[in-house]
Amino acid sequence: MVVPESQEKMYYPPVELQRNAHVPDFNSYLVMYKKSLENPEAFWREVADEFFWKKPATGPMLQHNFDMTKGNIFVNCMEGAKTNMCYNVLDRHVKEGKLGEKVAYYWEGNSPDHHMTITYRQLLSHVCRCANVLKQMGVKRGDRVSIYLPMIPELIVTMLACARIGAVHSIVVRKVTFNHPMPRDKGQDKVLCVYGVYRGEKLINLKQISDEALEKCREKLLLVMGLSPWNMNPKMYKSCIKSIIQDMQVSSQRDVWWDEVMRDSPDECEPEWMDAEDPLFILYTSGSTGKPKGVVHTVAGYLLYTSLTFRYVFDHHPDDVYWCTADIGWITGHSYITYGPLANGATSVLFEGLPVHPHVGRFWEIIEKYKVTKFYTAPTAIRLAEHQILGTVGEPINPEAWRWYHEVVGQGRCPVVDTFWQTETGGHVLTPLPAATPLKPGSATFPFFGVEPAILNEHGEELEGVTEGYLVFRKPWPGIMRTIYKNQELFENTYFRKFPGFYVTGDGCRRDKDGYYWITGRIDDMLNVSGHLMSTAEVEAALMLHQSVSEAAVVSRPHKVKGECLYCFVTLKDSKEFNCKLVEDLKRLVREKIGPIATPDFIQNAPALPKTRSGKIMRRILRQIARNEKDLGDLSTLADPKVVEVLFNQRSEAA
Ligand code: 6R9
Repeated sequence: MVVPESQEKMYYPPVELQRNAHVPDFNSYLVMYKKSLENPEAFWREVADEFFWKKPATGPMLQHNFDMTKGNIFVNCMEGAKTNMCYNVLDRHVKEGKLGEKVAYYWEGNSPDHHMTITYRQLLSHVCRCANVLKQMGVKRGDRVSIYLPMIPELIVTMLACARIGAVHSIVVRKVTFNHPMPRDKGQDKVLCVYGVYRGEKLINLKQISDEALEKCREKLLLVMGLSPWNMNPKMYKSCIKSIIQDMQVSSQRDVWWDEVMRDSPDECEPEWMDAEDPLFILYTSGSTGKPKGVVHTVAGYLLYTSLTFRYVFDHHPDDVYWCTADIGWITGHSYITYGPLANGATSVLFEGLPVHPHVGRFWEIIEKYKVTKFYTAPTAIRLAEHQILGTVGEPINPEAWRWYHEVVGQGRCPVVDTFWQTETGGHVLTPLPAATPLKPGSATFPFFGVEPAILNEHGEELEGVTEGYLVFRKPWPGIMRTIYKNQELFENTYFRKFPGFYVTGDGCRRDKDGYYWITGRIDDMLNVSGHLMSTAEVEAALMLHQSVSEAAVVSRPHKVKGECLYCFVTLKDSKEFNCKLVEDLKRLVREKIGPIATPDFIQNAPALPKTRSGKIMRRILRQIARNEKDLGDLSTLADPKVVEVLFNQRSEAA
């Protein structure tokens, strides 16, 4: 991959940060990394020692088989140990750590007027009540509970309540319809939901959506949660209730009201002592390349891994205020809003709303309000911010966004940790450590402790030194997925069949002369022009160097002579015009940066790109738009299906 020159500049960790950091310099990272690979037993046992184990492990910290030719694929962490996730992330802090009065979450509602503070003690009390409610409703250890809630404290409460009683939570990303893609077994799922929520100005009737689903899978129990008045202003609340209640059917046998049952529920609940390898949750992958798969994570390994990555990757200290803007319905929210931060006794911001509501400076306003010291967000949000700065110069709201951009990004005071990982990996696997790793923009740098990457070619041969190929991992770490829900065969075929002995990420990767790893995009999205393989990331990065382009996505399309050619979608910054000159400029830019072979044949204006709810571009859909194929298959994880139609309509304008 040809890296634009400016990207090769190294950014060194600020000295002030190094003074007090968990991993204060690159040499310390190397020493710890070496230990984690050479003696994983000692390394992970030390991590496990700070948690509570009802029964100690009888087996080793990690056992595995990654080679299908030698038997079933498995990972086993701390065999024989008994523990409880909820106890470790709440009771342990309140009872042993004296963190009862510490703030666990600053909740900030959709409207800036709605906010509340939840301490560890309060959270524990709510979780115990909810756990008792669930038990009352018949939820037992091992049952699956689907949760369909917005980013409100009840979401975290219900997750942890499930963990407390040993039920397996499955959080439904709110755009996913209920009958799909989840395999639903009669009598297995219990459903929890809220019956209405505001996103920005838009009211979403979740109750109705789940009713429809419940019709399709009878015998489910539904706990309806009222829109709590603290969730919105009284006027909004009234009109919302009115519009929903009109046609809502409340079933007395099935629907239970949160406020009522929680009020009477006792706030003590003995945790269920789970086996280390019992499932903690199921989460469906975002489906950017294929059908969503139900990834299964287990109790002990996930606890160790999310807690350790959170501490080191964000260099967590007790007085930090940390904010991850992800949705909890995405793995990032599970690992780095709920479990990782709580395992460390951290204080986090939990934000219900949208970055642009009621105005574009909302993110930076919240950062100011809570004095956020660690901020974790997605490139889409960063691009959006940059876009706002450049596109709305002079508007009154912009100084906040500007200040953030200038101080945080501009002055280089705050290291940017580019964390590469997947739903399947449970936590960060390639990542810088903020005080230790010199940064190169666009590179996820080096492996986290216990993680051993390799780059293979198509034939499964390992490539050394400067190279590019398939990113795989040689060994498990505690937080790796254990299986796909009810489909071990799909699990083995998807991640282990191609290269026996390795976990295959499905991502392409380059290693540069300094040993830095650069993710080049999903292998399925690779571009093949006249026999030359190119990654989507390199062509997109070249397009985004143009000052008019805020976002770009590139796919291949069949071509009579070349076999395949490049079809580019570009989203322009506000006020920039799509015209022939721009198209020529962009073609020239790509040719200059990468080479004549990469010259795009088509460039289409894309007012927006099809994305998953976590902000990933769904190139699979763009490929079909480029080819004018109307049968788009599974669109269930798409954030905004309207985008697809717009892009089809604008096809003819592609130059
Ligand atoms: C956490 C999460 C996983 C896929 C992954 C890769 C892409 C994630 C990245 C990255 C480049 C990074 N990805 N982090 N690509 N740099 N820092 O995103 O999980 O939703 O399962 O997606 O996202 O392609 O394979 P998930």
